[in-house]
Amino acid sequence: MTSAKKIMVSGIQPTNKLTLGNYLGALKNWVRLQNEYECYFFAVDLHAITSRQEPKELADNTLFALATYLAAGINLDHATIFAQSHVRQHAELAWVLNCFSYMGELGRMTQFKDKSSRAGETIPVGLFTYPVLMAADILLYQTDLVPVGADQKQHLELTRDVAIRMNNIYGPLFKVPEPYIPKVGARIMDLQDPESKMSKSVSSELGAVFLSDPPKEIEKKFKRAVTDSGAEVTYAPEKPGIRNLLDIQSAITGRSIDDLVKSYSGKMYGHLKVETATIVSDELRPLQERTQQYLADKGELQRILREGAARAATKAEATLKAVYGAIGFAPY
Ligand code: ATP
Ligand code: LTN
Repeated sequence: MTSAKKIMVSGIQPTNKLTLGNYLGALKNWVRLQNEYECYFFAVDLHAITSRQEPKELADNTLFALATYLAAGINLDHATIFAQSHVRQHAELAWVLNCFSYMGELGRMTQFKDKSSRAGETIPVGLFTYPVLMAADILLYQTDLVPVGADQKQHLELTRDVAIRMNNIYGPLFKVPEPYIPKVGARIMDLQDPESKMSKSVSSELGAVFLSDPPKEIEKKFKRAVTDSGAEVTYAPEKPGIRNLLDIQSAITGRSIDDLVKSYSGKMYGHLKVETATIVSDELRPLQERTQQYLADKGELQRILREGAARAATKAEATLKAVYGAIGFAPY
């Protein structure tokens, strides 16, 4: 790893229910872009506790998420992978950034508005300041590029605003990062409700494809995918269900939407559903096998995590120290 390379940072919440959306919106692009960057990828366990976690499962889910990164092709020659909670600087910088973020701007975050409208009075404060912790995750590493799904665009804008604000006050403390949002696959939709984002916390079990789903399950979910009552396969605004299937195929195969639409001319929706299921199964099968191989050696995974955290902490500490100094904390 040379420091001359640009820096790429991203994270996913640790869960054993990673979705096809997480994969196509984020993980697959990490793998695609990693060679050109010095990369820091982590399981955001500090973010995960903004909703109640089963303590017995959280650590396992962190290992599972990291095994999935490796199985997807993350290469330790380019990337440092770790658990967010192991690198204390994330929480420390988040506190500082909290003092430079505004209630107004955080109140406008749509993810917060969505989640808080569901939770009501008992909404944890951490859900409100969630984007500030995300900003800390990114700014600690002097990051150039952050590959994420479309739902994170607003959080990236906030990250940039806070970085610019602090740079204006104290001089250049942070690199101002750019988001990388893929052209196709940035917003994979729920198969049962194609107007909503595919998410791990869906109401209907059939709506989300999980990376651990066996082929039969994948086939069932795609066959029952909600589409409109038409017949012709086109990429049109009034056909969100069909568009979603075409997006999924395009994000996996790299074929253009136009090309795919042409290949379905004269064919029924059923063809599109079955073929999408096959393409997804073929993509996920090797990923599942490799994830299990990595999980079979937990000791090795723990070692990778420990090493990753140590390397990340060194990089993060340089930024944190500069920030503490600029603010005027007594030197340590
Ligand atoms: P969820 O809605 O499932 O709780 P999330 O977006 O809150 O997920 P993560 O699981 O941490 O949180 O998401 C990690 C990454 O996956 C982010 O970059 C996010 O943009 C991306 N992502 C999540 N869902 C989708 C989706 N349906 N389509 C494309 N990208 C997605
Ligand atoms: N908030 C993101 C996950 C996340 C992240 C990050 C992504 C936390 N910290 C830093 C990129 C960079 C989400 O998808 N819910």
